[in-house]
Amino acid sequence: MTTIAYRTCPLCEATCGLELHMEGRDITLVRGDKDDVFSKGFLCPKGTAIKELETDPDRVRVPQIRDRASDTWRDATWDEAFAYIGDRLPTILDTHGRDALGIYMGNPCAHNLAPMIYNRVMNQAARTTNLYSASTVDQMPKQVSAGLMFGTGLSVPVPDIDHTDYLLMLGANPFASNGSLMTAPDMPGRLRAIRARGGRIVVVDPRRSKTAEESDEWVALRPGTDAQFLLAIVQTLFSENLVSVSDHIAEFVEGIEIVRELAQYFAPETVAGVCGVEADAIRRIARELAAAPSAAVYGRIGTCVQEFGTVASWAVDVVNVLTGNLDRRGGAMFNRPATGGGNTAGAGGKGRGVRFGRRSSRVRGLPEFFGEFPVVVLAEEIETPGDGQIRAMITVAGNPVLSNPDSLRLDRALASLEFMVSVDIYRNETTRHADVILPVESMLARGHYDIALRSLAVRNIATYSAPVYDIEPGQHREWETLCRLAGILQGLGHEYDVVSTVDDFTIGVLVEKAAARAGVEPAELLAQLSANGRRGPERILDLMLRTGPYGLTLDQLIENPHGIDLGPLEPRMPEVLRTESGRIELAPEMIVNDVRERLIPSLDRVHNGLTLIGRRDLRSNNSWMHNLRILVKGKNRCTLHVNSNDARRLLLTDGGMARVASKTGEVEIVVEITDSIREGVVSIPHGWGHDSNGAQMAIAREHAGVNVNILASVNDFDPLSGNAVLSGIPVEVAPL
Ligand SMILES: Nc1nc2c(c(=O)[nH]1)N[C@H]1C(S)=C(S)[C@@H](COP(=O)(O)OP(=O)(O)OC[C@H]3O[C@@H](n4cnc5c(=O)[nH]c(N)nc54)[C@H](O)[C@@H]3O)O[C@H]1N2
Ligand SMILES: Nc1nc2c(c(=O)[nH]1)N[C@H]1C(S)=C(S)[C@@H](COP(=O)(O)OP(=O)(O)OC[C@H]3O[C@@H](n4cnc5c(=O)[nH]c(N)nc54)[C@H](O)[C@@H]3O)O[C@H]1N2
Ligand code: SF4
Ligand SMILES: [Mo]
Repeated sequence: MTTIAYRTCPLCEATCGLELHMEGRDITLVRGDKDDVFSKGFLCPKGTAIKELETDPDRVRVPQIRDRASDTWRDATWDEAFAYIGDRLPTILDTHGRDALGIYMGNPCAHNLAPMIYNRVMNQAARTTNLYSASTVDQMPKQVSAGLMFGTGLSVPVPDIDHTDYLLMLGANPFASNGSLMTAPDMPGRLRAIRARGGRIVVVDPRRSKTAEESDEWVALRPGTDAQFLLAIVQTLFSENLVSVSDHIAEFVEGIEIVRELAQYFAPETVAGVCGVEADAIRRIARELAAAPSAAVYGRIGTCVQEFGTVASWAVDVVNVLTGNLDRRGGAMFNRPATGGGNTAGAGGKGRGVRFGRRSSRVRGLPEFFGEFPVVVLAEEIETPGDGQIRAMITVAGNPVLSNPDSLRLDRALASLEFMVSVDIYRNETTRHADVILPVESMLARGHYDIALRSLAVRNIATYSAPVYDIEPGQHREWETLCRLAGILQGLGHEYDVVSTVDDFTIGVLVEKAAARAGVEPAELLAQLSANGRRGPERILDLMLRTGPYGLTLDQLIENPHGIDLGPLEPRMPEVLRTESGRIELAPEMIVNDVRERLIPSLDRVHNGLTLIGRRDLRSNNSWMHNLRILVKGKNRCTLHVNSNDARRLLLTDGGMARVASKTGEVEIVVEITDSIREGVVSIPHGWGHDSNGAQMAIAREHAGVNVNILASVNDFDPLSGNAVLSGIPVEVAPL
């Protein structure tokens, strides 16, 4: 008998509703849920691939223990695996101190309720300062700039794309990625709707991406020069008297005069040569932004994984403020998430702001950002002897060997660890170094709510997916695994019963705080949450919903499997602010100094050699979905894109092989000649390079590709956020 289940797709930030047809535990069909209040039936090929992902024979289903001497793996029971960890990990920490443990949290953690809630619990139990995540190969610059300007690391304005008349998009390709730091299903449909209603889209990208093709204008900027380009727009706005901050925020904006003074250095004629964009085009775009009834500037990964990531991310919102588009319909707005927290909790309008660098990394002295160190220091922290050296690692849903810079070095560093645990669904390039791999339950056996992504959505939406079935005997829920690791790190032992100890303690602390804020009895609140024996992530989610701005309950969400629409984005200024001053800090000191010390001097140099950038493909998901035949079949997608003029000059042939060398490393890759990339720029997608010994991903191995991050250096990072530079890497290319 076929039953139907509704789930939010956990694979990318778009949060599409899926309709799953089930025969018992088997998925027979995946469709878009046309009743989903947000996605209305949209889905992409990755969503359909969930069926294959669930049954992939290469997935790790039971705990694996590696015998180091023979480098072979064997199945273990859960008790055995935790006993082994409980035996090894505390000994290492007792001998060498808490910082001897490093923890790396990967991207899927942001799409999964269990790590969203319990990673922090585990990290606190670990009492190590060596915390790392994919954030510093991704959006950390935006979190830093938004934190400094608006007060929290999640105070990120999102473009109100459903209402905007003009979208200026830099370093993003939502036709492939389906959007990032801008959650909305059916990006293609929403973007096309802007043009259909007479609006305009301008895409700034060294590549003529699919998104650029579907826009009104492609600006073929030179990589890594978005900050200069945006400041030239700012300069034009000032010099042509086009600055018009909206009335409702004007009284809260601090630092306009400083921005005006900085912008003087960035006249369009001055930056044109650096950016490779005509001065007239920059001026025209500035005028268009100012004249549009509403407009939003949006920057994504291309603007972050570069030398001036934080300044570029800041400049995006500076233009939004100066054109009167921050916090207005059709502009860049703040979401109000149903789970509260961050910029919805507390009194509002003022807060503690953000502080960085409360600690420095041991070897190179780089500051922490939001409690974590940049991944560019991870390898050296493992390699360099002395007090505080990392000797053991836990990875949760991460594949840093493919996703972090100078991968070969990191690969060697991980191999040198005394002990490593990976909570993961595959034995891949990273987890093959583990001593123990702890798999997770089926995706359908867990509840799902996108705590992070819903707070970056272009509408206020709340959707919970209840488990479709219970875990199978022999499976272990991911949240329970994280609690059990926390228990071991806390010294509570490795037995299963630490799960409830850790979970009860966690909810106790949260309830205490929430009850104090709401002026209710903690015991009463706890009793409501724990009705029906609810525990784990669901109990905590229920607390967040009840104390969130709409006062929802988890039961309400369960009754509405297609989601609850809480309406379009609404202006939230000044209540959304959490800066110490209670103002929009348009000219934070850190950023102003960086503009003066690095960005202005950068105007004197133009890199004339080739530079390497990345790209994404609709059928890939970072490094981990290449083992699904349905997604990798067809043409090779891990190729070097080269402009035809460059190809002629370099004697490269289409389909031939090239050697690409940077100061850090070199790779050999198939050439694809295309005029969809500007001259002087070449592109390789990340997440490939599946030829490591010891990995268990047979299909990925057949389509191995090369690991572009062999070419990225740990010495190139944005100093304001610690974020790695993964785009705009100087390279030399020669035929092989
Ligand atoms: N050159 C270059 N490098 C890049 C980028 C780029 O644009 N260019 N992009 C960067 C970005 S934006 C990101 S986010 C990072 C990603 O970097 P990472 O997060 O380090 O890598 P992923 O490829 O996302 O690996 C995800 C891992 O999670 C596992 N996994 C999947 N589902 C689950 C689950 O439910 N539970 C658990 N426990 N594990 C699971 C997978 O098997 C895989 O091992 O890469 C970055 N690296
Ligand atoms: N299909 C698919 N979807 C994904 C992912 C995936 O791997 N596959 N990953 C997910 C993740 S983790 C993230 S963070 C998001 C990212 O989502 P997006 O930011 O939309 O990422 P990309 O599709 O890589 O688009 C980045 C664009 O920036 C351009 N670019 C590179 N360097 C520069 C530069 O210096 N300046 C400018 N202006 N442009 C530049 C590239 O040519 C590319 O077209 O996607 C998410 N969605
Ligand atoms: S766009 Fe993203 S959320 Fe939607 S089906 Fe594809 S992978 Fe899933
Ligand atoms: Mo990402």
